[in-house]
Amino acid sequence: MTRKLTLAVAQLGPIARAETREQVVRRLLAMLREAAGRGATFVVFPETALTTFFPRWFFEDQAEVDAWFETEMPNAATLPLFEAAAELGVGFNLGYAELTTEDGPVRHFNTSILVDTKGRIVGKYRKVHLPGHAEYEAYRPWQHLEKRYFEPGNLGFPVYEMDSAKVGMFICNDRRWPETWRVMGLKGAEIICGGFNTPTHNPPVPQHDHLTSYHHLLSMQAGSYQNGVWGAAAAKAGMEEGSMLLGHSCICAPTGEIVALSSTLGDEVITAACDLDACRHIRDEIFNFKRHRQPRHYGLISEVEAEPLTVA
Ligand code: CDT
Repeated sequence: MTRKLTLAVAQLGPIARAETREQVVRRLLAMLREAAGRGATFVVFPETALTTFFPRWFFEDQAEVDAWFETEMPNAATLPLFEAAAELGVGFNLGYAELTTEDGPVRHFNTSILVDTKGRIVGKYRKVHLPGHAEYEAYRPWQHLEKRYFEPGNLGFPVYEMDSAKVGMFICNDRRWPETWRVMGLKGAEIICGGFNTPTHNPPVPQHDHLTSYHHLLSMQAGSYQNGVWGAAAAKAGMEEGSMLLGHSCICAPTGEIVALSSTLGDEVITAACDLDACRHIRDEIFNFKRHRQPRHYGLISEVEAEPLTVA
């Protein structure tokens, strides 16, 4: 008896700075409906999917920063997505900038949620690995100020049971870190998914620009294989406000094979029929954590400030 699920990744083309949440949600809705029409029951949307990728600009006025954030979810602009999820029986993963006062002071996170096939929020993740910088850097053609506008996530890497699949989330830069995948792999995840905004030019290391897609796919394929999970990544792609963003949204099998790959830089839905039990072929054998892991040798990985290694 197999557990099959049609998984969709809904890539967004560029979002203009002036585009409203309502306009973007209409694009997301069209893709949710297209995915449902292809039999999908779960759709992965990009990181900060409701607005343009605003950390490319330096803002000094906090009110201007806060305008990019959502203070509640769902809200008036996003409610139609939740209603459509329930109507169509399609869950989704959505990234957005979150402003919260739940613990008292105002806090800002780069967040994603899991919404089930009944349109209910069943999980939340806040981005742990924030790339970029915190101060204006004049040499860059655009900024990458995630370290200025967000604080690192405080929820760890949770895995949720959703519509009988075990689902965990990453957000963009997280997908490059093996620890992201392994923590969720250890928790039994079967799908690890998330969105990304990856500029194809990285000003501090321009000599790697031609490897942007390679490094993205390498991370997705390795993470999926080494943890025996289905990996799914949704791009915000194309020329957005002068910054070219990588496409190549993908779905990877637990074997590490790419089973679906986007071929445009616009709004595009890709799908794959995923057998959740295929995770076991990897997890019962080559990466059987119980039988083969040797955690007593891995301590350095979780030390707070690992020193540069010296050769013994
Ligand atoms: N959004 C995001 O995390 N983007 C980063 C860009 C890294 S270069 C500053 C990424 O890892 O794709």
